[in-house]
Amino acid sequence: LSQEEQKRIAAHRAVEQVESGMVVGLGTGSTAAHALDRLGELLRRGALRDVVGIPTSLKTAAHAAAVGIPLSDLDSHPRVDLSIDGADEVDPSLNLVKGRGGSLLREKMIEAASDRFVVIVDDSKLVPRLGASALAVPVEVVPFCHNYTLTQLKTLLNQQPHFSGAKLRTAADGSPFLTDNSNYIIDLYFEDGITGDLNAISDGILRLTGVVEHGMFLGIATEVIVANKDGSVVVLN
Ligand code: DER
Repeated sequence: LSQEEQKRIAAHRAVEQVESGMVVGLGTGSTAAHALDRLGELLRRGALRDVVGIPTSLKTAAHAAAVGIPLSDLDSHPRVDLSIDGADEVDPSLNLVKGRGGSLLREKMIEAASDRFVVIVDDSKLVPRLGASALAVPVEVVPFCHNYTLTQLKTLLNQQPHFSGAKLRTAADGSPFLTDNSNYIIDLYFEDGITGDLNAISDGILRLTGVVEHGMFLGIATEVIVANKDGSVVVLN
């Protein structure tokens, strides 16, 4: 199966958990997009009714509206029954790296407010340790003096044996990438993954004043649905 077909299989399996009347957190990214399409189809067919979607990004809000999913927000629905979203990495304890699409703040707010958070991935996302994919662990920071915050992050993480650098995320035109919340993102890089205590590292990052939130989702996922290349599905929880 192609990676895209694997994503679709995982997404459709997760949408089976949506019941009529639910408030559903709608994830961001290419895997979550399949869940939006499937949810919209079931609503249009009348197989599901009275579902309210809480989007984790402006992009997801636009996609959900286009497929006919009614939308609201956490202010109106502070309790979310079920959130469905992808991830960039999943470790054996179901800790996640998310946010390579830049939506980590709204994702974490909504998914932490959910009774159940179901993660949907193809098997390429499984890692032995967070950061092991050598792709970024994103940190959302305020634009004000972001270079100062970058230096603070480097000083904090230089104590990590595998830390290999931090970089301001830029858009195609070289300007700083802007999140939906008009903040910047600093991407952290680790060779071979983070070996220290994830919660201690998380606390250290969040204590830096210029930091808004980071993309390590520790102990938030309820279940991870993994679609394999042979079409089989494994549910981790
Ligand atoms: O940016 C995000 O948090 C996305 O959910 C990401 O983690 C997964 O994106 P993908 O489904 O396109 O790989």
